[in-house]
Amino acid sequence: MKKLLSVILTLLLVSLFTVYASAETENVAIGASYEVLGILTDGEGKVHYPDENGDSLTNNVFAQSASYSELEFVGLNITSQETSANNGISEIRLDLGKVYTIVNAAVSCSNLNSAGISLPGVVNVIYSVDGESWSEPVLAEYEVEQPADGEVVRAVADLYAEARYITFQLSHNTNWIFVDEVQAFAGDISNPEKPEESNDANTENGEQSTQIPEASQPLGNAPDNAQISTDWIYIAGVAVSIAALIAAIIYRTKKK
Ligand SMILES: [Ca+2]
Repeated sequence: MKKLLSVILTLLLVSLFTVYASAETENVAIGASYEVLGILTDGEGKVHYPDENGDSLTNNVFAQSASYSELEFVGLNITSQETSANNGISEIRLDLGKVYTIVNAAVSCSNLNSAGISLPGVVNVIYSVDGESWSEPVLAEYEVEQPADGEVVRAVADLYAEARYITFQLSHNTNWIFVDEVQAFAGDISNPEKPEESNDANTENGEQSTQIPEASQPLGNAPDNAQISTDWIYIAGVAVSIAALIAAIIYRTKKK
């Protein structure tokens, strides 16, 4: 009987680990290459708020504050040549290096209106497997509904799709947008909480909304992971395992 119980316990532990592992997501954008449209170079050739080492946006390091003096931030300006030529939309074009199953993608921005730095009015995300055929835009939602001045806030887009290339399209509320990180979380997309309509980008009739989209969930500043809508799987796994364990103990007690 002891052998049977130990086998049951082992199986429970293995199944529990498997369930939890499948619920995890991993930021596969860390160290990925990217292009930025919107860095401002003035008439004298000076680059304002540059991407010093060309890796600030995927180095998995977040700014310590919303201040423009933070080196982690890359400044995007609506008057830059690239953004002007792109209908006022600044872009971050991420190349993950290979195709992943992406659950969601996020961009982290400074909200410092007192210094003329605003969150993007709209964050749309488009993605592609081959870099040629692209998805419809998916609207990202801010994690904080009404962020305070001085907060760093993420906008997250649920993708649930295969992608190697992910482009963040940022419309400007004011001249400056400051970004410190972009993320792309790979994982299991069999999650039943997948929304039926996730591409409700509010760009109908070519009009860009200046409203901050309704927040999905207020999680605070720049978290280092985004296990969004996946913890329930783990909870269900724990509940099933505990029930099975109790059943095994009852069975053993009755046999005695
Ligand atoms: Ca960074």
